[in-house]
Amino acid sequence: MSIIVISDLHLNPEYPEGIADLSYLREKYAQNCSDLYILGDFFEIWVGDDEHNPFVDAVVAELQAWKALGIHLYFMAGNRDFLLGNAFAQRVGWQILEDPFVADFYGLKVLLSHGDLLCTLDQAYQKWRDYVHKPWMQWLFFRLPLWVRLKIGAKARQKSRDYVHVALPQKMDVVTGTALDWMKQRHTPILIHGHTHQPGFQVCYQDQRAWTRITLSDWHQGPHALIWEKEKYRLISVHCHPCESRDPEFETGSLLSQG
Ligand SMILES: [Mn+2]
Repeated sequence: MSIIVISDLHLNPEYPEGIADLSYLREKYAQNCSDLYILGDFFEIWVGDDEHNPFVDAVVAELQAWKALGIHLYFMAGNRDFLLGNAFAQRVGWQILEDPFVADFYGLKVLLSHGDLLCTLDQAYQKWRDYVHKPWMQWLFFRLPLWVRLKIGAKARQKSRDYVHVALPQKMDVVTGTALDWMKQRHTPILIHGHTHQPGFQVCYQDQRAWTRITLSDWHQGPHALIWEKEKYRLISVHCHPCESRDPEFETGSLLSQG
């Protein structure tokens, strides 16, 4: 059996490769999969569950194909799709998770997060995040007609792109100390997150044990999935048109060393 974890697909109508790669992941790796965890920014932008178009229908159909295999679907919101709600959740049958969330991966407690909450040096962003997560703020936003919300969403998307170019990359990264504190407070030796788009593993030895941070990729830069089996995990490339030079399994970790 396996658990698959993905994030930051940034699906949008101008990026049909995203859905194709998700289908490829399902066809090639989901046969023995019990759970699929999506750790945010699944959509490039989401302004309300009342948006219906052929692109959204195609995403729903793909998720239903995962469901049809008997796979449990879990969704945690990112900074692009935090307005995704219960109506869409019901449509695709996924369970919405709080950020952070402690999951049980075959007896091991694993901490899941989108990752933006860990970028604690970026105070301007954290302030904005607090503001847009306020229930009254969202209540007001949803009172606007869909076309107005789509316009605001497009603007926010552009602003976020500009901001990435202005803000220092270091300031926007996950703060290692914060990540360690989170893991220690919750007694979870492993943290999995997305958001920073720098796939890989980082192991830190402290208090006589290993603390591992697994970062998932941005699918626009190269789609990866974490395949978690009982005693090992690997970050695989899930391009449906792989380049000849690409190593499909570029990193593997063993859980036996976690203690
Ligand atoms: Mn993000």
